[in-house]
Amino acid sequence: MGMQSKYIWMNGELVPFEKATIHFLTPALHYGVAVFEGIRSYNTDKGPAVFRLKEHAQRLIRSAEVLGFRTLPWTWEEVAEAIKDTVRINEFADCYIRPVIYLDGGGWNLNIDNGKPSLAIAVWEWANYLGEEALEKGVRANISSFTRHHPNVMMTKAKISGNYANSALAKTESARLGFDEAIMLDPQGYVAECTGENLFVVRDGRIFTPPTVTVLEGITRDAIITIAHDLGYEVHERPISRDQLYTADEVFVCGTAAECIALCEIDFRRIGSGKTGPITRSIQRVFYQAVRGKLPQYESWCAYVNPPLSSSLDQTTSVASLGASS
Ligand code: PPE
Repeated sequence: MGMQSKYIWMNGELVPFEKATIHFLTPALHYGVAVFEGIRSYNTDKGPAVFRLKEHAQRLIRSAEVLGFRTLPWTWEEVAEAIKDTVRINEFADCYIRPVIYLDGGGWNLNIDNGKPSLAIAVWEWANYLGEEALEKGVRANISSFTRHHPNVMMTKAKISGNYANSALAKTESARLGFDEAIMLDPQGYVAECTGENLFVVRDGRIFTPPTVTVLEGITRDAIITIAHDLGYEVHERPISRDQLYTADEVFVCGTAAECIALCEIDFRRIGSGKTGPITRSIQRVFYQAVRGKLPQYESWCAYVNPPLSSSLDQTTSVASLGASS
């Protein structure tokens, strides 16, 4: 995966890619005291559109507050504008967007109040997070030997960088065992989420997903629940056990990076037909059109990066008419 881009936004400046570096003595690197977002921008008929920009920008700010930052120099609206600027200037058709608020300039002794927050935003091309054939064939998963965080140990509603050491342990183990993704159980032993995705189970035509107490309140999860309802499916949030995964008709996962992908095998047990199932397929079809602004009922989820054509036409008209009257 190439991560090269033209510019990275750093504390209000667009810095050329090679120059976007930070000092070794940045506490965020030592203690994981940073928060991040994962967002996608998709090419649409009206140019690049950031999917659910408002929700992502708001979650970034909330994550920073959960981590303990008390005064932040940016509002979510300013973060959203900075994200659009970064997408626009880098000119990718589709890209993944990674804003990070990190503890900088002091902050040693493990006290966040001794440092200050910095914000940086990078974009890069990140297709096929779970592999090239994932959308067609689904992927293979294992139940991790590592437990997901207890919500009083790490704050699972916040995308705190340090939380992701837990995901890295699980994902690396999973890959070394020959799987594509790991499913993590919560401290009580119920299904929580994958290392970077929320999880859904389909059984007898109904859809189930774990409640949000121990997992990230995924923005894709929210979009999938809306789409599933609109397609006429019942969606229930309730605890799910490991063997309820084994006996499901379909299991699928979703997240910004992974998008919406079926799990065709879990712990060497085939799930349903062993291929992407019909309900997963119907949700995928709508989801992948919605993110590209092709469905009017979900267009409010798309934040277009370029000004609308009509407003630039208005400007041209007014400039022209000014010229004519002078
Ligand atoms: N759970 C976890 C633990 C998680 O990291 C993500 C996103 C989700 C659920 C889905 O959330 P949402 O993107 O709002 O639908 N994981 C991000 C990071 C992945 C990475 O490898 O880095 C992502 O998908 O951007």
